[in-house]
Amino acid sequence: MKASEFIVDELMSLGIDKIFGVNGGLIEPFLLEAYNKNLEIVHCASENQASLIAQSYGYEKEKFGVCFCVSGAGQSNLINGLTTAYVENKKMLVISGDNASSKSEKRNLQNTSKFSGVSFSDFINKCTVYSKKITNPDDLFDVFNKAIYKMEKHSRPVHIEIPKDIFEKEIIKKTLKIKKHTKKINYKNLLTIKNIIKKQKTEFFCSSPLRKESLDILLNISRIYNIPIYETPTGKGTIPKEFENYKGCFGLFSNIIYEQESTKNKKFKIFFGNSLNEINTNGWNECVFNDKTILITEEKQNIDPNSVIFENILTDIDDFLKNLNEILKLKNQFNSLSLKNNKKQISIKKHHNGEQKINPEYFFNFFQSYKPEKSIAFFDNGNSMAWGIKTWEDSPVFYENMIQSFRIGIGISSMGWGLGYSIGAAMAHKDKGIHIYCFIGDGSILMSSQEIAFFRKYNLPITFIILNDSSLGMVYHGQKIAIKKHFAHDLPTCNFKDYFKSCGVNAVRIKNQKDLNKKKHKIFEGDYKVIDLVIDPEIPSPISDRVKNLKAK
Ligand SMILES: Cc1ncc(C[n+]2csc(CCOP(=O)(O)OP(=O)(O)O)c2C)c(N)n1
Ligand SMILES: [Mg+2]
Repeated sequence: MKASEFIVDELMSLGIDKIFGVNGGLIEPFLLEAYNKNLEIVHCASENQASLIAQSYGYEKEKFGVCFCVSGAGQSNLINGLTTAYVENKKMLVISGDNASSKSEKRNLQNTSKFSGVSFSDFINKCTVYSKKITNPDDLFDVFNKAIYKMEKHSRPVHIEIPKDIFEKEIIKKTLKIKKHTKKINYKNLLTIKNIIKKQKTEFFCSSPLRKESLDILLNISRIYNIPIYETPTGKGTIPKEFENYKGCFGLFSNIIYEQESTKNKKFKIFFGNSLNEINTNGWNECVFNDKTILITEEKQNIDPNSVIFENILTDIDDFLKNLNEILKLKNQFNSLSLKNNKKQISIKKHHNGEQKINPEYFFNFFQSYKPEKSIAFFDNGNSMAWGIKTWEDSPVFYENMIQSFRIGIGISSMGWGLGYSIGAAMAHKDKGIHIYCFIGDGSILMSSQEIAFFRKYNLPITFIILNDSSLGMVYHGQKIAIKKHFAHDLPTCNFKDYFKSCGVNAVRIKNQKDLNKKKHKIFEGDYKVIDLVIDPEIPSPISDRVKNLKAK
């Protein structure tokens, strides 16, 4: 069989149904094979967004993302998405097509040879856990096998580069055997946690999404032992708000002032999931980050060996909770779906009814009280994320296994992250009655908007809400707090309604309260794909703690 056929067959047998990227002569033999075999090619406007969409799609489907590109230009465009996948522990296979073997040392277009003066393999090596160029078609089987193995093991991206001619070469098919990975349970750790729980001297912090089964176990333990449970910003949208021991979201930008009592009570703080980073600990605030803190995490990179905390436990969280449930001898299985879904009454601050621009805090509260039950909201980097953490109060959305209705991307905190991730999620959950919202700044849209126009043909259940303040608002407000001078923050005043309409995307511009009241129904019926929300740029965003941390020497 041909090398390209082998790759397409293997991807399909691993459950991959879509591949994302930008076409070009060097990758075309691979795409032709995909096309012939009905592996859906989702061709995107840019490799960067393609890779973000791919990794998000793969994650939501509980598989892995597949992204394709040409060498040189395509690869260099991909670096932001590749580093995001690396830092965010997202699985992604990148296949790049290179110049034909006989021309690989020549001054080609999309040149990656020594004449380019750039070592592409070096920089791709740095942001993948495995990257290999195929020079002999007979190596393809082993390289593919190893790439998938490493990707699964580290939950990070891998890359295979294939010269154009090699896609067409005959190879001998072997059966792929991908090893499974299991993280061992350490019983000493389990006993420690069991004893702490039994003495009720603890509080739980959920800092990552959980599976339904694990959430049920955690809530059951919390209920039986009366253990308070918090979310942190990276785990927000995981705990049902109706749960009696739910205490709120603690972390940077959040509105929870961790009770003074808790600081003094010397309880253990058990974090499940993401690292004890700036955002999850509100700048390493010692009320949660101290020698009574325990981190239970799946990723080695989340562990900081120099930290003051009591214990780091590297394990599979699902297995750990299952075992914990057993040694605590808890039988009655709790079902989080049985919690009454009382839509929380959100207090909406008064807003003037006139012509003034909209107050973002008002808008976030207003939006939540009207939006449909089942939705997942992405908050891009910038003030959207800060407002989201402060104001968003949503219960988990149950779909497949993972549960989280609130998403932020703090990996490399790139502007435009939410755009690709929300498209990937919307594609993955297209027919499940879940609506996806993406809150994003005008600066971030100006960086990445082309993709929205590209994806209009898929008619996805997604709405982009652009916080349009004609400014890099987070920068502006940071400057306002920290140095009282302003520079390099202003953006051109854009009418995104006109812009997106010219691309065939249904958009609306909301300039004030009157507009909002008038268009409300169509907004929540999902008629508009883009809402150009003109906000008051002077309303301070809740970023003062972050600014304090930025000042640290
Ligand atoms: C790619 C990238 N460049 C720069 C930054 C630094 N940065 C963080 S927030 C921000 C402002 C974002 O502006 P906008 O998208 O308009 O959102 P706003 O804060 O105005 O709501 C900048 C420049 C970043 N996070 N990512
Ligand atoms: Mg802005």
